[in-house]
Amino acid sequence: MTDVTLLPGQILTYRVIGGVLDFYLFMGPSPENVVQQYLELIGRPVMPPYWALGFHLSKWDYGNLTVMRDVVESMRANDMPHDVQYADIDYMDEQKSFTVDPINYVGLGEFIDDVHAHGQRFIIILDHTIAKMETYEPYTRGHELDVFIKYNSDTNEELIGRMWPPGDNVFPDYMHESGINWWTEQCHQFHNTSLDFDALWVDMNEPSNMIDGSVNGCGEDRWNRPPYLPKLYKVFSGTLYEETLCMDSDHHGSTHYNVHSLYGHSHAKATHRALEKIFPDKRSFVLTRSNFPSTSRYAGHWLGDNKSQWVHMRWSVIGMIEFGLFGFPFIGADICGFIDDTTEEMCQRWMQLGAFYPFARNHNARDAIPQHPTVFSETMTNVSRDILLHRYTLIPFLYTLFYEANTQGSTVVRSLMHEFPSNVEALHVEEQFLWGPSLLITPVMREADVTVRGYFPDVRWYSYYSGEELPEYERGTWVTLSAPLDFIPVHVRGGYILPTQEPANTTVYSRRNPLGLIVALNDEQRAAGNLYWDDGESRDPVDNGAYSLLEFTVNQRRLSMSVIRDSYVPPDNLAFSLIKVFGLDSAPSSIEVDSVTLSADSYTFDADLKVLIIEDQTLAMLEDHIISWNN
Ligand code: MIG
Repeated sequence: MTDVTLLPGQILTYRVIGGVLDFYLFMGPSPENVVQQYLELIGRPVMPPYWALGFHLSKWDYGNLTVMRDVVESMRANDMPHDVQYADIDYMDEQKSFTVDPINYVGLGEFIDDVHAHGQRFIIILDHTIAKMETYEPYTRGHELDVFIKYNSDTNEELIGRMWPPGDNVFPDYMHESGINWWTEQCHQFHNTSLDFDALWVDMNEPSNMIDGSVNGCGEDRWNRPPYLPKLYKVFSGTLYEETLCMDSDHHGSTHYNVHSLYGHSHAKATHRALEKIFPDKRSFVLTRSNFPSTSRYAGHWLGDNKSQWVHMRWSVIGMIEFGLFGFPFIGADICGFIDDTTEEMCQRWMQLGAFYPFARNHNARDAIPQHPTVFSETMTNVSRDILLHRYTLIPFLYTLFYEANTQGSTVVRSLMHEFPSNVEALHVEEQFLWGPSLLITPVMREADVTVRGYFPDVRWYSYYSGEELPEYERGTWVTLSAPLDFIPVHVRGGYILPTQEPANTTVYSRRNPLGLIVALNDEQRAAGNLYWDDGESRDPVDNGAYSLLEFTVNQRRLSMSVIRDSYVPPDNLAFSLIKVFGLDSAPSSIEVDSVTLSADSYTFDADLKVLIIEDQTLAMLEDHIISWNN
């Protein structure tokens, strides 16, 4: 039991009642280096499949398949980007994992086929516990294999708690080989016989229990009643086992007290293993509620049960940045809020913000009003579609950041402080965030606001949308930006090149579209960037070398697009079509693409904005190209 307190003045206090503490110091020097060094120790994050970077939609208790289908069809009818649909515990027969409600969700299997036929994916939830029922195969099989946690090491009696479904539940030991094998077998069997899901969402694995300890309470021993309780526990019931297992309960070979915090980690890891068995060649993904350092080797995470409140929107930015530091780049909060009713305005602002969560899922609680982006006004639908299409335009860039996270332990979402560590003002910024080093998002997170204040470190910044540069006198200051309800300010940092792609309503289709580049020049008229590309879903593309890598640099009025590696050849003759250059210091007299002079009608230069746009090119993705603009 350890209580760790952070005090002002750079003091950390540890209160411990035993055990061994190992300290690792990561020397940086930059915050980004610290994260990379930390992840070198605990393991780097898994590469999500490309489709998982699309938009996800979920609700607890659609009630029945007809309602779920209507929602999906309304998304389609409104041309809304939508890669992934979820089923929460209401698809189950009385909330039992590995079952399907035979009345309300009859036909779910066929519906999943229809989802697949539209290039979309389907994710189902599974809980961590198993109903103790003699007629329920997951229980009888698990009992036969001896996979459930016992009351203590002296008895052979399975600990009984309460969870979904309401009633007696037992807790699998996901740390033990037999538990992992049983879980893999159950998931595999369910996939083969019932639902053709694409990935798994595992819930409640803190582990949560709806009563304290067990149906029989917990013994008065040193595990359940340690001599010191951290402050947080004193605030609640004063017991360590509040809404979880008895601390003296017995996993195979360890006491719950010692492994409590690893339960969600082991559940996520076992689920990852199950998905490897189900999809030996394909990347899938695990979404887990509980986690521990290094769980992101196996899973992504959402920030848990938030509320439909403006303040929770603001907290989500902080939560997302923090999880980046913990090595969880695949992170997001429930868009529009989970508990309670949202308003249209809040949901619209949240869709704008959520379009920039690495994990972008609108998820909603049982009793809350519907909040999928097509349920409100036409304006709300249009604004949501528009910003999601911008997200899809940028997924090649986001995917490249995930490649860097996977191979170098880099962060995907960063704070300004992280990127500009010596800038004292940046320490105070908690309502803006960056994608990588270069895309700055300044969301509106207050009701009725149509402007937003953002801090802009002293480098060049351009509107992502128009390429208009932030005026020089505003560099290094707090700026009040215009942000009417249909607009979220997004800026590109000078010195960087972002790969883009024409969007579509699913990533299956967007991946076939022409590519583009946003070239944002810095004060020296230079910029650099890269693009990682693979087939989007085969396993271990980096280990297997099945990927391609491109590098882009601008120097001396020349953009070089160089192929560093071409081991993955995309099927659709992918080519770059649209090149935008922001911040050109003077009008180009002529432009050459691969030594051929462009005709004047294939490009435009806006002298006020200083933006050059070259369109309708077919620059093969896996060939080198040079574009130059002459004075
Ligand atoms: O007792 O599965 O955090 O996302 O919708 C609640 C129902 C259990 C908690 C999860 C939430 C999910 C809900 N679950």
